[in-house]
Amino acid sequence: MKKEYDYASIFKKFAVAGEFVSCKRYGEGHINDTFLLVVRDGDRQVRYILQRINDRLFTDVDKLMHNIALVTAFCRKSVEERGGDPMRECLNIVPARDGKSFYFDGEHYFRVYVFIEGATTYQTVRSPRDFYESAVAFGKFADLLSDFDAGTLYEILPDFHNTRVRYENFLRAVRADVCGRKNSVQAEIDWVNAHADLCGKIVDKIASGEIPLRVTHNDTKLNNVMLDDATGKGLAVIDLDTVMPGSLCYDFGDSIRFGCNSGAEDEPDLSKVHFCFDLYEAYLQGYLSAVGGSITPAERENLPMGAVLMTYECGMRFLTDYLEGDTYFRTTRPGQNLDRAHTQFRLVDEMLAVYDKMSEAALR
Ligand code: ADP
Ligand code: GN1
Ligand code: MG
Repeated sequence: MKKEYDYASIFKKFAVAGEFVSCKRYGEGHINDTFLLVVRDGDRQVRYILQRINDRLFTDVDKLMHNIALVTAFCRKSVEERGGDPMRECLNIVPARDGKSFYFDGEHYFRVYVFIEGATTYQTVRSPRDFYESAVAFGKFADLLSDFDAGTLYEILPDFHNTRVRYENFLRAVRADVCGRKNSVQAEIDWVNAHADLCGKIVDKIASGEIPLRVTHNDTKLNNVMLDDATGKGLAVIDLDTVMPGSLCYDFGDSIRFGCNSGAEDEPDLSKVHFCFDLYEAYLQGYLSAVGGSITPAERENLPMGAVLMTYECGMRFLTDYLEGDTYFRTTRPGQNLDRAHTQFRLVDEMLAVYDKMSEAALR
């Protein structure tokens, strides 16, 4: 997806005032093509986020944007009620000139968001305090969505965190071996199979009703939350493509997966990759302080399993993508998805080694 687009004419399709200045690739998301769009409006320069939506994954962009429009409107209203600034504390869609929430040029789908100024998304945790603040932001987001009517949303990516289904997809990729990479990753395949009993740990509890399904974010990694540069506080939760029914344990767990890694998600040197228990504790405190009273005892008890499962599942997804020829997650170098899988497997091993301690902290 390295293709360049005719940004100057695409931006004219949106209700953006001013003249085109520049448009450059931006951020480190793995899914959409994200650009920083700069526009001159009088003597001011105004920044926007322009995204080419990944339509291989999001095959029904109308439904995707329907969900995002509802969630952002709900978020805006509740931020206003709390006396906050809805232009900075929520994602805001800039509509296309025809009134739609996206523009289709006959081949690709584009959308524009107001750029949230004076705030930063981080790729790694700089300090426990930052991580605590990101937990507060995601916890608040969960609390906010607890009043949201799940029935109004489409399940945009069915079985997104159904670990059993992810495992079946993985086994299918191993069998198909379309790139002939299977033999070189037999040890990794064996590791995934040896841990397959993890797959049912949460989905089965959701199926039995022991853990409730709620409207959740489903992609709560650190670079999907913005921290305010001035105050250091969690400001806005972004990347709402996957907001749909899910589990609180998954939202909690995905943050732990990404943020409690002492190295980068794609670190090739595994000696740099460790599970940071102190960061886990910081996140736990921040999340529990913000998520509100609706968290059930079963959810709380399963927060650590959410962390193990999200990490196991994500590692399996990276390995699946490696076997399938790196077609899902954006890669910038060969072997990157395999490196990503290795970091996740290392983290799972380390989490399982301190699982009792993780549980004890969650119930404290
Ligand atoms: P992806 O789905 O590919 O992860 P994101 O929606 O997360 O795409 O956007 C990628 C990156 O762009 C984010 O991590 C963040 O750094 C930046 N970004 C996205 N939306 C905004 C926004 N409204 N304001 C400022 N930065 C943003
Ligand atoms: C993707 O979009 P982004 O980069 O925030 C992926 C997540 C993975 C994550 C791994 C829609 O997240 O599920 O956990 O990469 N998003 C989608 O870093 O598949
Ligand atoms: Mg993202």
